[in-house]
Amino acid sequence: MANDASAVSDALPPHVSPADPFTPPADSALWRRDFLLGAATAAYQIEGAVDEDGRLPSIWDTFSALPGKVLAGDTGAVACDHYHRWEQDVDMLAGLGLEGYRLSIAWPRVMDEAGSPNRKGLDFYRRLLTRLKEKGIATFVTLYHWDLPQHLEARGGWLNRETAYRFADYAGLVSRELSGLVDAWATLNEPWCSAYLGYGNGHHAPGLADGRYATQAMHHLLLAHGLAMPVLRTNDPASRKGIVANIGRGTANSDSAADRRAAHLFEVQHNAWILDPLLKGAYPQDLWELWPGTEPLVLEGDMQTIAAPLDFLGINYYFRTQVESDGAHGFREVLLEGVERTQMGWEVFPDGLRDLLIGFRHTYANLPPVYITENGMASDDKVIDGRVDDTQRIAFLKRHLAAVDQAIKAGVDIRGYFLWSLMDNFEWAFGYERRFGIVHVDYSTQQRTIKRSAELVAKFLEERRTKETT
Ligand code: IFM
Repeated sequence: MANDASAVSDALPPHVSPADPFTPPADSALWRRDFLLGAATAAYQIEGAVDEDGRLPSIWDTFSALPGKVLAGDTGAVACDHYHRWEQDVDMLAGLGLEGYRLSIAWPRVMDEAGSPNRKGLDFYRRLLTRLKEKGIATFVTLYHWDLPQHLEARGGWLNRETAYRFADYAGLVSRELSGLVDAWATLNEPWCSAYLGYGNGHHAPGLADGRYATQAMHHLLLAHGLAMPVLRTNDPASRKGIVANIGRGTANSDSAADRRAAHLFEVQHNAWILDPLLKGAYPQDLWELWPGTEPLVLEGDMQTIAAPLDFLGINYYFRTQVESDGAHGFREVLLEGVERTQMGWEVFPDGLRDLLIGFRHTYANLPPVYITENGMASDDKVIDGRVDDTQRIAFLKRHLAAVDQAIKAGVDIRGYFLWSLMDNFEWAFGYERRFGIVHVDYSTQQRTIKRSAELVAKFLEERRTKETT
């Protein structure tokens, strides 16, 4: 039997116990009914239908069509076909008892080049959000999860300050149209990835590679966020507003001052680059030591705009990186051997999440309530006899949720956790090979299969609901 623990134990690495139940211990904060447990996705990764109903091309349509940019030449053209299967997908979410759903809106689907609304695109999101609300599922909507309209990229994309103002217009349109259907708006998802991977090393769309581009793109992204915040507040006063940042744990390879400095710089580059402007109103000076001569052009008033108060901060966490000094003013990665890794090659390191969260509480006096807006792992999951036994993911989730609980007990105000991802999807430069879902997707048939991890999460949520009513 596929789910028989003894049948799989030989195949497992020693740190993964098949007997490990997912259910958190009785004293875990996760039992609190007001701790939201949900799942997340993003438009380009699941929707498909890239040229339907007036959707315009995005930078990811362009980038993924270029040879060699995405593994196996995959694109988001069809993805999980969610645009056509959204009703079934919402039923699946509800069937699992998930309490929150984090999705993103595709800018090129809802606004034309002149800035006018695309009614068909807006109607899609209105129907989706209305159904989620009917099912009692909290709606967390991200406005920008990397799919910049291509026509804006043609005018310089995030290197052009004007894009920040266009983003505020887009935020205005969508929040006017969908006001009342959204519990929490996030302006941007992971500006680090948009700026660094998109403009700094070229691994993501639009594929440019220049350190000065990365810092200027980041500045315009953060400015876009800051300009959008008051617009969202005016149009949809009852909802919460925030931003989502991916964070990275960097640990020193030795106790030497140089290696400890390297680990510090790693975290400056991954975390403080974004969080300092948002929460302190200034870029970290150490960044310019790491990347000399890359200071962006900042106009008067920009930093105040960027540091507008947040109702929440979304945190996405996946792994840690061991680093050492590069002998100059930077760091380089040291690949640790004998540690548990995921299909992405990322190290499984739950303590990193706990330590970063506790660290932020001390660094930022004004740290707003936190949602873990993404956490999860990729594994090469297969459907066997109609079932998917994703044992490594079950242990991963359990351990990361325990880390969240520890951070809560240490005083961090964490309100919820979204699994990445609801279903397998288009994993950017890695295409469809890497499977992050708690639901398996067969891309040849679009068949969804609930993985064992999802069953256990559902079981826990059911237990939590029963407990409350008894
Ligand atoms: O799939 C991505 C997501 O779009 C953004 N955060 C990280 C995930 C896994 O790489």
